[in-house]
Amino acid sequence: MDLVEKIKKLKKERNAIILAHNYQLPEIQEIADFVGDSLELSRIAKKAEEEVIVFCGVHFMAETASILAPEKKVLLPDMNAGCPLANMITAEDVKRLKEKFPKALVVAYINTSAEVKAESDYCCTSANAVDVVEKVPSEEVIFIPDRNLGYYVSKNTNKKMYIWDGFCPTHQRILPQDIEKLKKEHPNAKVVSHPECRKEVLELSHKIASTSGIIRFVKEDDGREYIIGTEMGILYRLRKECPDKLFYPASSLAVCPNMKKNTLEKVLWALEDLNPEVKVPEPIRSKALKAIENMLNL
Ligand code: CIZ
Repeated sequence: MDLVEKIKKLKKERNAIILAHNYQLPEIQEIADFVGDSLELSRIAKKAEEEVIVFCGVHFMAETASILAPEKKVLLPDMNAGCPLANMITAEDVKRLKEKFPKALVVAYINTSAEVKAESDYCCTSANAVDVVEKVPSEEVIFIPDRNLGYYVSKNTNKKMYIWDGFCPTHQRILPQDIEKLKKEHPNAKVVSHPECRKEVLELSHKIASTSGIIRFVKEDDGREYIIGTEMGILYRLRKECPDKLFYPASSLAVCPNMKKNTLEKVLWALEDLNPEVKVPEPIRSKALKAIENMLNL
């Protein structure tokens, strides 16, 4: 039996569902029951009837699923699949920020650890960050941890923002020169970028959106060619779902090594051993859940 068949068989026996982030390897996206962004997948995890969730993404994403669905067993095929951006801020840092800016509410991007979410007032995603900052009931906002998403939000709100200086090393590797070069080579292509990109890249973009927002935009847009400013994994889904359109990655360096740590072998082993498991302990889970619910209630 080949690896894929073994995974499918064991998935049934274990009563498991496989969820894959838009940046996962093509073969992982192919075996997944659902492919999407972290919040979409966490919501599916919560609603799913299966008892076991194999979350093919990075650590904070599996944590988010565990926060929303504590009764389920959430497996992360490679426990070392971390997120450098999420690791750029700690709960202690957030406590210090709150002391320094007592009038501000804390808005934490979903790319944060459960401990950091637990110290925050609201969560946000790249899809709703502007909306969340606009709607939180304070004129001052501590925005963590991504400076580029923070910059993008600050351009779309009049609120006073204190922005943490974190960044995604993968998106940081996409340079404005890459975009300029591709625009010359493909003058009809639209530049579609993720808000974790440098501000100079965002300023050259026709559309700025989350991963699922990028997919939606491209599907609905009447153009044919796109320069894609985000992690390369998304190109697999774009090419599969829009076979008559052309996609050019903004940079061949935009590959997240952590996202690629999940492999078919590791998915199989996770199902065999029901391990490695990600479980968020109380009271951190309940506090982090509050920040996520505050976002959903806005
Ligand atoms: O929430 C996610 O999945 C992330 C980190 C990015 C996105 O835009 O989908």
